[in-house]
Amino acid sequence: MLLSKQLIEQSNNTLLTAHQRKFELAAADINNMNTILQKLIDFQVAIPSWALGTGGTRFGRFSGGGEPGTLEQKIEDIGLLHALNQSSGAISLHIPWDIPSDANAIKKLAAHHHLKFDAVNSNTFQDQKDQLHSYKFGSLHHVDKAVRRQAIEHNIEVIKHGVALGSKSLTVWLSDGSCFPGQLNFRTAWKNTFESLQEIYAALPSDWKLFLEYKAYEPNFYSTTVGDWGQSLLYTAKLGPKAFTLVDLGHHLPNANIEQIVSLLMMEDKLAGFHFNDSKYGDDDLTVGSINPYQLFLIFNELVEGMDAKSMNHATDLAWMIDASHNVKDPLEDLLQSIEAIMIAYAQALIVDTNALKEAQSVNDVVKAQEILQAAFRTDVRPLVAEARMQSGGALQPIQLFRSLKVREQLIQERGVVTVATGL
Ligand code: AFD
Ligand code: MN
Ligand code: MN
Repeated sequence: MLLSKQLIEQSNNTLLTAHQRKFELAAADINNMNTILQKLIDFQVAIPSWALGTGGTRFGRFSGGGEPGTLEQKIEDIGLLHALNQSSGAISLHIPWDIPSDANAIKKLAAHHHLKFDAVNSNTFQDQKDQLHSYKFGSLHHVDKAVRRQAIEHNIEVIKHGVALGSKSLTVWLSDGSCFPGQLNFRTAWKNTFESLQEIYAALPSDWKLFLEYKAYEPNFYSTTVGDWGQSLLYTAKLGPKAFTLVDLGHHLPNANIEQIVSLLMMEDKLAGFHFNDSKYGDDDLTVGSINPYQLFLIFNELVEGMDAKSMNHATDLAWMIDASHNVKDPLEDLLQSIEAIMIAYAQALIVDTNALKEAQSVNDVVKAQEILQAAFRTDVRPLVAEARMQSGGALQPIQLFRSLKVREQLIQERGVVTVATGL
């Protein structure tokens, strides 16, 4: 289904007076409002093709109905999100869950919904039907060269799919690791992985990037071969200038200082971008900003400061993507909440008084520094985010409109109650 501009405008009109009141109040304290609004309008967050169905755990999965069963329907769902918030203008494909049978037709369909193709993701953490060698004991780090070869070929295949769609980057996340002490020789595993990555890197088109995502544990519980940002950086630094480290917020050990990691990766020109989500304990893949919005703000604060220091384009120089799962919510509503949380944190970071902060830092005024950051974090920037959304043709209240238009009910009618989207 398509959401018409007219429906969105109609809904906005009924909310306009209340919105304008709130926006004017918020705008009174902000100097460079137009620049901030333009940055919010430009900022786009890619939606992964595996996040459109109801997620599950290893204990079970409770489908919500009307899930997209095909890649075409997934694109349609992201089109709906983008129509509502004008901030979800890209899709990140997972291969082989979402291999396009006709790349040109898929490209056309995406363009029809104003969507671009973000990074393509390889999968060597599961065995596929008819696969010759098993990844039970890893892929790029495997002790058997034939398994490594198969995993390398798969990644090269993924690049080819990406080229056909106009993607410009490959994200590699490996589950390679070990569950028990003694299972692996760490150095051999590292070297095997590095050599495999070198072959994949060599297959990248000249204008492509390779993103190497790290994760502390799970599915392996003793060691992970790309287990943290240091290990990822070691690989990407040795690989070359087209290799970058990707930060997934849920992939750290508890209480890691992610904002510091981000700052240093950017300093070294090695930050690929993000998989946004939130977590309480581990790789929980919860809605962005649902558990620790202050941390998200602090990350964005480092991002804005670091990108400005390098005159980077906020919207295009790093890769922004959601990587969340939705066990108990409607996936589309959950994604709308995640995007909103990202835009709020970004807007708050944009209003930080950077000059005053620098000044406070230079004289070790710790209290002042904290006051400055928290003043931005405690500002209600929702009217700014809503204004940017409306100016770019989106809805003032996306979730409210999604519900009042009964979008999910319509999708269930079109697709049925018992539908299962590919993904985890
Ligand atoms: C994993 C990683 C990675 C991967 C995805 C698969 O975050 O991004 O592609 O989940 O569902 O946890
Ligand atoms: Mn991820
Ligand atoms: Mn994850």
